[in-house]
Amino acid sequence: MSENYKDMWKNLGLKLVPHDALLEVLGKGYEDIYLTQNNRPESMAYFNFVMSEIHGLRIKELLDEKAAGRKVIGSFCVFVPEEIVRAADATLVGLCTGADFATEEVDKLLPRNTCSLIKSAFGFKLGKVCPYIESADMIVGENTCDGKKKSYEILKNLVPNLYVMDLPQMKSDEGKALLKAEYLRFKEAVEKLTGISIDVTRLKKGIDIVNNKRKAIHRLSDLRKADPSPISGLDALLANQVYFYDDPIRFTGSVNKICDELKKRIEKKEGVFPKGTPRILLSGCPMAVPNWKLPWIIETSGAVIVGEESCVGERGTRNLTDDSGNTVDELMEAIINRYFKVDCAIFTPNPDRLDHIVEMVEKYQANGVVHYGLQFCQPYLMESMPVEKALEEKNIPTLRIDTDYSMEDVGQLKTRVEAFVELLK
Ligand code: BJ8
Repeated sequence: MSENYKDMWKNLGLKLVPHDALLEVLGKGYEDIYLTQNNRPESMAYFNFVMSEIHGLRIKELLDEKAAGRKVIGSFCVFVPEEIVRAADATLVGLCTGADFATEEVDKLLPRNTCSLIKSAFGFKLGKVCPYIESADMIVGENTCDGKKKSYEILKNLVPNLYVMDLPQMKSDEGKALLKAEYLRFKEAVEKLTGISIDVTRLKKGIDIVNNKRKAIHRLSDLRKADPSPISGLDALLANQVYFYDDPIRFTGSVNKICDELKKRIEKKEGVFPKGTPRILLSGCPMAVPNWKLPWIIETSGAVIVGEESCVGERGTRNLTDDSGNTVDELMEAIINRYFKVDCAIFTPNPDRLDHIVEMVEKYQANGVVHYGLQFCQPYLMESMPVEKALEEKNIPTLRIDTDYSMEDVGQLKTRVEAFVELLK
């Protein structure tokens, strides 16, 4: 990344020395994991560019938008409705949560048995190395798991602009009423932040932009049904990760371009791995940039990942928002209906997620499931037990992995994954 951004980062209050070190590690990791892949689609070059500029050009674009009077809203969860943000000409960005940083400082604020994702969010803030959180005019924290909701009480002391969104824990009428009340309150907060009153035209436009982004990802997922798969799981994951950072309209165009190329590859029976390579569905906690450890282990152990049952994946992107309403109330209702279907493990009970995993195994013709739980993540680790049982009953081989962001267990994980892949052959 070029020297030109140094002043920008300094003005944002980033600490340049650790930030440089972070970018170096990120760049090296990307090179080792992504650029060493064989038979990559040519149009993935766009994502190479995005990754090389993820703290550079993209941040400059956000700052230019801010200079033009637009607002930036940061989020940690797929429950923050992007449609409402776009309707107010604001931009929603995911905040950095995919790597360990400033761990000693984090340990002074959070218990050791906190999941890596939450610790990472704090590490990037405390270490002053996330330009997204420093650019945000509003940071939305959501009451999902206990770890997140309690940590926001602490985060509130570290940032001036935290907005906490309450979320239901049950898929009941009362739960839906809570989601509705919270989305209406969020709409008001966004209107106040931006000074824009969200009308039908604006909301329809917001829905359209976000639906188009989802449609492009659906198209990409659909192409992964082919054997041989025309794209690696690592590259598809990258598209799902960049979904949270990139300009949505440009992202939609770029993913559709990749899909055009993948379609041609399928016609020519070209794949990243040979036909008959064991196919794996990855299920569990979200994987934010640069959390590529487990997919990298899987795809260097003789298997290909064909789908992600994850918030950075199909749990987050499936289901479009119905745009047929003619009033703000009707469109808001459609937004609430769409998000109420998200089957995060914080819901109890959560049978829809089990059904979705089985549905995905069938849809993408997966030979087995790797369930990924972050250490200390009660919701997903607890749920991995019934997931495994339900899959076993259907004779679908399952491997439960629980890990963190460190690289210490790579050797051990590789041995387990290789044994699992052998079983699938
Ligand atoms: S909708 S999955 S993005 S909450 S890994 S912090 S659950 S202890 S991330 Fe999530 Fe929204 Fe749900 Fe999706 Fe807690 Fe678990 Fe940590 Fe987690």
